[in-house]
Amino acid sequence: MPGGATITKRLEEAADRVTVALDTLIPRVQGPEGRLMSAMRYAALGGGKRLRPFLLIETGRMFDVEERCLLRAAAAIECIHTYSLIHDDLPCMDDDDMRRGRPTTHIAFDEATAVLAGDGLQTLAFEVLCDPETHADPAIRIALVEQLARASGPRGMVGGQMMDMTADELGDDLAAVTRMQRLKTGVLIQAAVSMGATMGRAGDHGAHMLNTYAHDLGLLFQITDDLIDVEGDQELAGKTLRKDQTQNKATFVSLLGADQARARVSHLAEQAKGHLGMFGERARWLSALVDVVANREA
Ligand code: GRG
Repeated sequence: MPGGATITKRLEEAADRVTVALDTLIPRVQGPEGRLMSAMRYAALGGGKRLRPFLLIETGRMFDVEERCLLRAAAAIECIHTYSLIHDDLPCMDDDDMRRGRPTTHIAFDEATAVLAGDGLQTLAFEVLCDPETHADPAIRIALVEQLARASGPRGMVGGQMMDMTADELGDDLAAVTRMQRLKTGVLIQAAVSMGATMGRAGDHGAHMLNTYAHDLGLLFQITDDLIDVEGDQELAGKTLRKDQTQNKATFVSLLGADQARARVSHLAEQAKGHLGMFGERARWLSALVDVVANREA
C-alpha cells in the first residue's frame, strides 16, 4: 500500500494537472466578458483539494483511459463543484466571506458577477464534455453529460441545496439529514467515480462496485465535513467554521455526537475500501484516498 507521503504527492500532481487544464479551458479574454472570465478563473484556479477530479482520474486510470481525456472530464466536474461553491457562498444562500483561504467570489468581484461566474462554469462543464476531444465515442460523451447533469441537477446537488435551505423542516431526523447530504454532496462524488468508470468501460459489475465505494466515500466525506465544522481549525480549513451550530442546523455530529460520528467514519472507511477488493492493486489510489478523506483537517 502506498504511504501517506506518496498519496499526498499523487493528489498534488493530479491537482496541478487539473489546474493547468482549467487554465486552458477558461482563457483570459479582453472586452466586455473579460470580467466574467476573470471571476471564473479566480474561483476555479484558486486552490481546492480537487478531490472529485482525483476520483475521476484515478478511476479512469484503472482502465487505461487516455490522460488528456480524463483531464478534460475532471476539469468539467471541478467546474460544477466550483460553481456550487460560488453560489453557496452568496448572501442569498450561506453568505460567506471566505473560501479556499481567500475572499469568496462575490466579495472579490461583486454579487452579479459571482452569479454569472457560477452560471458560466456550469455551462462550460457541459460544453467541455460534449467536445470530441473529451472522448471519441459520442455514446460515452452523452453518458458523461447525463451523469453530470443528473448528479448536479434538481434530483442531485441543487435539490440537496434546496433541502438544506429548508433544513428546519428536516428536524432531528437522521434519515432525512442523510438524504439531504447525499444529494447535496454525495451524488457529485459518486458521479466523479462513475464518469471515470464510464470512460473506462468498466462493465456492470465493476461499475457497481465502484459506485458502492463512492457512495460510502461520499457519506464519509460529509461526516468529516461536519466534524471539521465543529472541531476544525479555520485557518487550515480556509473557510468560516462553526456555522452549523450558529445556524442551528442538524448535522451528523449534532445528531450522533462527535464520538459516534468518528466511529461511523472508521466503519465507512473500512467498508469503502472493502468494495474495491475485486480490483486488487489497480485500486490502490482510490483505497489510499479513503484514509486521506477520513483523516482530513480541511
Ligand atoms: C448552490 C447549487 C448550489 C449548490 C451548493 C456543494 C454545495 C451545494 C454547497 C457547498 C457547501 C458546503 C460547504 C457543503 C459541504 C461539503 C462540501 C461540498 C464542501 C466543499 O467541498 P471540498 O471540501 O472543497 O471538496 P474544496 O475547496 O477542497 O474543493
